[in-house]
Amino acid sequence: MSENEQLKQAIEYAVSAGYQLDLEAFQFLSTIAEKENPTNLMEQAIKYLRDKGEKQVFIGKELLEKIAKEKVPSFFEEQEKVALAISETTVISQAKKRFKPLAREIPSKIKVIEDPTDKISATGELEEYLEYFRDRFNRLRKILLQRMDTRDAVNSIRSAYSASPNTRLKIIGMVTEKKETKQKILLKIEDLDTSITVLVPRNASRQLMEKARLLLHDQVICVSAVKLRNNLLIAEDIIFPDIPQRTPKKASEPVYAVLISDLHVGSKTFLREEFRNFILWLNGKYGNAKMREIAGQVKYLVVAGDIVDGIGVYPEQLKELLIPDIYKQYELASMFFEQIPDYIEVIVIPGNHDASRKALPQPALSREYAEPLYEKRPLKMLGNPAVVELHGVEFLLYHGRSIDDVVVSAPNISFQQPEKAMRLLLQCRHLAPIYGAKTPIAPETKDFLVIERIPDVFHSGHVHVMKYENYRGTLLVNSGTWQEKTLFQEKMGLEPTPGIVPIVNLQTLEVQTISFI
Ligand code: D5M
Ligand code: FE
Ligand code: ZN
Repeated sequence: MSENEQLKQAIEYAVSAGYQLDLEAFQFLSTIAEKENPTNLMEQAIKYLRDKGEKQVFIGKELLEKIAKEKVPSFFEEQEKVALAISETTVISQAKKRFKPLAREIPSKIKVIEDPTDKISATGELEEYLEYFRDRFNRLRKILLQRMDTRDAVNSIRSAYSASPNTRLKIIGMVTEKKETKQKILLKIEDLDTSITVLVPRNASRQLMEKARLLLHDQVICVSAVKLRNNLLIAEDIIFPDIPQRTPKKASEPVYAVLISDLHVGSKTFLREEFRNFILWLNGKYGNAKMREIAGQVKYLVVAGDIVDGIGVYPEQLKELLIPDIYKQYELASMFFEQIPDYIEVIVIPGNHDASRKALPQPALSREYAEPLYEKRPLKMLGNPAVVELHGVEFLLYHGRSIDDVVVSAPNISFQQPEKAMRLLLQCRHLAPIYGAKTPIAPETKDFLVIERIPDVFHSGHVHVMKYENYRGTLLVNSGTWQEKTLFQEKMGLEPTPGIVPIVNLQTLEVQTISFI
């Protein structure tokens, strides 16, 4: 039965029992209809009146509200929380006096370098998958060939077939099989034409053995090997595309970028008080003098996805939702976002819980569902992944779904070490190297997930653990979460680190953190 039919039924029930509803009561019934069957509510209201011996024939909003409050407290909790977010508005606007943010005087410098939003075209035809894989392989091959130590790689696996036995050669291929048996590892690598078997022998160096053990499916590598008589290669080294040691670009002015992700607004476990304090801090209204000084230099706020908890993202999610309506989730999120000082540039990409398609690359948040966010305050909405330059510093923004797959595959990386997974992605020069695991990938003609450009800052989220490290000059940051541990994470043994915010000084790329917990 639709909500309208349910409403009609409730009213018919009241009328047949000899009661009438005023307009306010009717409006209340329709707002609560998605949470509670209005006929049930009406039955209880009438029972209440009869039990008390009341003679009234009008049923007003107050009575329905009273009954509903006992029946569906979560509806009221939601309303109260929205109200709390709004009342904060007044606090902020009244208290802006003494805070003189330096960042207000510095114009923002923002340049979008890559954004998949308007370039998405995949329909899911078989031919598209083939083309996608060709593009993935060719791009990664090209990146590999930029290294000094791979320049002498042979053109193709087929040309290795004709090399005479005992020749040393380097071959580029995608890892399609990996089998470990009795201390040796057998790999199958493929290019666009054919495949070959590579043996990492028992007597290989520990270093090589370890590298081979950590190889991910579908990763593109260069193998340095000796060819045996029967088209078998004995590996001597494995070369990842990787990134070279380099000096990152830095800003010439004293500005900071604050990195956050995984708010999960709408979930019962969204830490709204803590997030509100964070917003207050941005406004110079929270924390000690030092914290306020930092706040005054914040020019950019980057949000790496999972703004809301969404609906139907995982089984039985409803039980964990405070607001089971995605539009309303964005509405509440927008109440927080509109409190961010206007001189701060806010950059937003979607995550797997947001209103965007689920397969990577994801276009920017859907205007239809996330409308309140688009309306309240200017935000730079980009797709996932995206590359953007902030004050001359190049950021690779990626929500981080594939970190789950990397953690499951790589024996030496845990959920508590997202920075290690991010390092491995950079070494593979691909944001989702494993194909066909949990991360859905759309067969676009261009592989947007290849890490073509070396970022100065690589920002991800998703695993809800705040960690950062410097890898060969690139700053890797996983920005944690604003959601408390969920039941699922409890079962998985995942320990989130909510409410801790990494702040990047764009002049030095140094990170400091502030905890709002
Ligand atoms: O994911 C947050 C983290 O929790 C991420 O590491 C995946 C894990 N997670 C959460 N829910 C699930 C389910 N249902 N299956 C598998 N893994 C899960 P986020 O996308 O932010 O909820
Ligand atoms: Fe998340
Ligand atoms: Zn996520």
